[in-house]
Amino acid sequence: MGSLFPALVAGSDRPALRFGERTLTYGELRSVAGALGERLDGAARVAVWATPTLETAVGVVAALLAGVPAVPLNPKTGERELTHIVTDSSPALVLAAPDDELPAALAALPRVDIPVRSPEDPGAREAPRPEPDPAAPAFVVYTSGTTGPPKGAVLPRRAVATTLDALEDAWAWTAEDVLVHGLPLFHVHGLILGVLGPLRRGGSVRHLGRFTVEGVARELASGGTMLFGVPTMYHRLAEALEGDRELAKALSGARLLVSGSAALPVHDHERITAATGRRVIERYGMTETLMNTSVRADAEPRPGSVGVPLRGVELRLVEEDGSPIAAYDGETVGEIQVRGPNLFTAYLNRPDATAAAFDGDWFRTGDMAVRDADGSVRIVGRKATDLIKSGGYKIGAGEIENALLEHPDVREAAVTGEPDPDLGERIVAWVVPADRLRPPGEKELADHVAALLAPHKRPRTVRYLDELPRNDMGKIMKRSLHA
Ligand code: MCA
Ligand code: AMP
Repeated sequence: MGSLFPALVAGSDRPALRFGERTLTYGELRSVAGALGERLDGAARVAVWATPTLETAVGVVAALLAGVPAVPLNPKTGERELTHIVTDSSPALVLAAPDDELPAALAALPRVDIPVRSPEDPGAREAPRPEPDPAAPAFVVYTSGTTGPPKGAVLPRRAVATTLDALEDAWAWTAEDVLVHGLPLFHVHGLILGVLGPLRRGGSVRHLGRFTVEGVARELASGGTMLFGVPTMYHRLAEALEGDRELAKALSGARLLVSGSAALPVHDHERITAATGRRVIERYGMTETLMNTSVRADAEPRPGSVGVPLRGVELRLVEEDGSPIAAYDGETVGEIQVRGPNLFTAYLNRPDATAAAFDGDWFRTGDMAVRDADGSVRIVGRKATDLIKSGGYKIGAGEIENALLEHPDVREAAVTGEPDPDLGERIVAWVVPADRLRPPGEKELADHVAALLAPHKRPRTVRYLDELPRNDMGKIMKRSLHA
């Protein structure tokens, strides 16, 4: 497979990473990440306290250079979820920026500070060590299921390399590209595509620290060529475009505007195109599969389409009974299954869940779609109603229900997703209070979930009921809640 980052091995004075005012060239990154990598030697796995900073990028590159799998941690993760992740993944140590304060759940782990400056001469380092096998794990990334705590998807190095090279092909992505984004760095989108993508191409990334419309406008107007974002970010850009000519100019100057992690509504596609003359292209991926399809840079994008299977990815639609659908008619709906070198190898410590996720060597995505005559895919829904996509984050209804039920003032709880113009879906909690006359407050419940799980999993709306609608079997009938 060769090196994951050829441009890093070569080293140069070209900028690799820029976070705010801080930049590292390829030579500097090689030096600082190489030195840190040597300190990780022999670790089976390391956790990375994945703040949206230069340190996170350096820590992850160091682990990859050392051949040690990295477990990116969302720094906002609540106590319960964090304890689960560190118990499940048992990292040998945690990498964090020198100024970061780490929570009690990580107290037992040795800590290694991530430097972003190396005392050595960047040119002076000898050749890097040999790369591990392509089948060796690069990452364990935690992702929600419908019930229970998040599962760690083990992503091999070959998946990272093949997905990034397939995107090079689909997007004509080169070393000249300067990627702009403000995505979090503990998921595939922001970290693997958004940081490792530019590094594999020998190009550069400018991370905004956090997403703001102003930051996007500034960076695209001063050399940025590509933008990555989740639909919520494009929605906010679309809102801001009305009356902001500088923003319109900045967006129209970009080579490529790419949206992913959830569906970008047609209305936002249209507003952006009307204001900028540019079309946003969508790509479709998943933590377990990395990227599956994309609208190609040289194709005519159609709102609602996630494009064609990427190079190396085999994609099929199947009926409820598992039989493949032959039609390319834009009508016949089936579940998307994929196979190829882009796939994860297993859920960590979960052979049961791993086995259930596959049909032979085909991975069941749970996404429902149709295929058009030209092979392009349109996603029309999801198999599990208990998975919610909010702000581009996947959230399982079951984990929030469990958290709510732990609150002393909650007797029963059900969680659903409701359409939301900004977030795509918003989390709604249906709660039967322990005491009807003194129900727990909305903020109280949101804070409770945020503290146990993560802020993005908090319910945005709470509705109080005397009882939950149940069928004869006692199962909660979620569909009748909204009615
Ligand atoms: C609010 N906050 C709280 C609470 N309420 N904190 C603790 N307790 C509370 N009760 C904080 C939040 O942490 C946040 O802090 C701030 O208040 C605002 O919260 P929120 O409204 O949730 O954030 P937002 O501004 O609405 O976020 C929108 C967003 C975000 C920026 C679009 O949702 C986002 O970054 N989404 C990206 C998701 C993503 O990358 N998905 C990729 C996975 P602060 O402002 O300080 O943060 S999918 C994937 O990887 C696959 C492979 C794919 O296809 O891409
Ligand atoms: P995650 O498990 O967080 O990696 O999220 C993966 C899921 O995000 C997929 O299974 C899809 O449901 C959804 N997704 C990702 N990209 C798109 C897209 N462009 N359009 C619609 N849904 C998407």
